[in-house]
Amino acid sequence: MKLINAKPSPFGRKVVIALHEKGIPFEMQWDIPWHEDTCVGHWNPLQQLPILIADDGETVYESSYILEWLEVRFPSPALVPQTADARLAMGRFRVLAVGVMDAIVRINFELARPAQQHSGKWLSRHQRKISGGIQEIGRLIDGRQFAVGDSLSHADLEVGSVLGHLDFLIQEIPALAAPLLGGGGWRSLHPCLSQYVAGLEARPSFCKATREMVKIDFQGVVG
Ligand SMILES: N[C@@H](CCC(=O)N[C@@H](CS)C(=O)NCC(=O)O)C(=O)O
Repeated sequence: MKLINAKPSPFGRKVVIALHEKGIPFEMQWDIPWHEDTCVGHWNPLQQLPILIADDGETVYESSYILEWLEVRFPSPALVPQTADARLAMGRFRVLAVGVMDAIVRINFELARPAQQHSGKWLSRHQRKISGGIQEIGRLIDGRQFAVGDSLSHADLEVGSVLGHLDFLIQEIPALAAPLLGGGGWRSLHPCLSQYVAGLEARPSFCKATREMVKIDFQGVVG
């Protein structure tokens, strides 16, 4: 099994965490999908990472779908709850986390344009999505250790990867903190979230899923 991934990718990180949680051995191949020499077009018509290549050659892409695929092919230990209601609850966390991540990406690209082209309205629209999504995630988690039920599920991987990515971005690019969240930081958005994320980040699977910033020419992508 091979995972084609980008070093700072929050999308790749949730797949790496799932692979570690399930004890699936894999080889990592690093790529930068924004650069000319990327290999993504060869494996994924949507030209994005992460991409998982199974031992029989099957190619799987889109991080949330890769999680589903892993669950079907490697059901134990389960990262999806048993009951339909719990699976629906898990899906709601995925919707919120993916929506927040989408808003982060849109802000990132808006800021990659020349400063005189930045749209304040566009930035604040997406700040509202980030804050609203995180507040709702916090309200739904409501102080519990796991997002759904009493064990780790895809919901925690989805939420953990987006909140962990905010920490990572702010640590690596402190100037992004205010544009992303309008000040205050995500921990101020709900009192339970900080402890919840600390619990996830202490797991061996999260610790092993390290990230590293690489130099990416975003201006070259949108220019
Ligand atoms: N919805 C996709 C998003 C993946 C994504 O945006 N990956 C970035 C790398 S972190 C990428 O490959 N971007 C290149 C592009 O969108 O053209 C997923 O969850 O896998």
